[in-house]
Amino acid sequence: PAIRPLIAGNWKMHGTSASLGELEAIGEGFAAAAGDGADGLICVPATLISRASGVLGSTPVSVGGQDCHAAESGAHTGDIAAEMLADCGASHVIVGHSERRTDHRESDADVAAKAQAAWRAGVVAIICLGETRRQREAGETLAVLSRQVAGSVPAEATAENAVIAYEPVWAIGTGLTPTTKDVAEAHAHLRAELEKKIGEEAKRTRLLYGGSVKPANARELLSILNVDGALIGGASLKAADFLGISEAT
Ligand code: G2H
Repeated sequence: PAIRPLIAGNWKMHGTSASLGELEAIGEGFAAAAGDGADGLICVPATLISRASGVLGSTPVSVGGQDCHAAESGAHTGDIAAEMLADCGASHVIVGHSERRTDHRESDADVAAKAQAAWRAGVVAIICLGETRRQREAGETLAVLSRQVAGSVPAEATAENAVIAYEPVWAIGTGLTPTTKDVAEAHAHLRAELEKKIGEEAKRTRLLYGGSVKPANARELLSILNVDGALIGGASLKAADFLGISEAT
């Protein structure tokens, strides 16, 4: 059977109580836009998780966080445990987004530890990976993806507890998207590498594409083989755009 797509938003460091109306519109419009053939998720800043859960609780759209610490508790000022995200109503958490890998120097091992932390808390880990522009230009894309799957995806990953998001770093927030052929090649490679790591589970695990997904390119991106949904940054902030993308499933 086909994999049920996941349309996931990543609000990054955007959103206050003033954004709850937009969230409500996303929740209310999702079923109409995507039908019942896709799952919806918005990963909001940690400060909004509780209220987002209240707003989206009665809708088909789930709430997620954007990062977690590997530990359950401790002397880690400013950090947030996966258990805390779950306690506020988050069912998912993004780990290893390229902005975390760059801004906070997170390694593949850090990302794997965060995925394990998510599972300890009963939260689905959205594990992000992708090559930089320099790596792509050097012809290293597939080797980088192999290394990132080996290092960032724990062997305990299953189709239920993990989602993999391929985000070419050079396509993030830039308006640039890889060609259909490039996305198809990367996703087929990811599926094969994942299978080496977790076996048959890899066939059912959702592989999202992320990087400048918009209503105008969503249909093409989502129709690519092995693309089982999207991780959407900028275009998830406006209900009209997020729902426009959801319509493409
Ligand atoms: C990639 C993506 C969401 P955007 O970071 O994770 O952002 O859609 O703004 O490129």
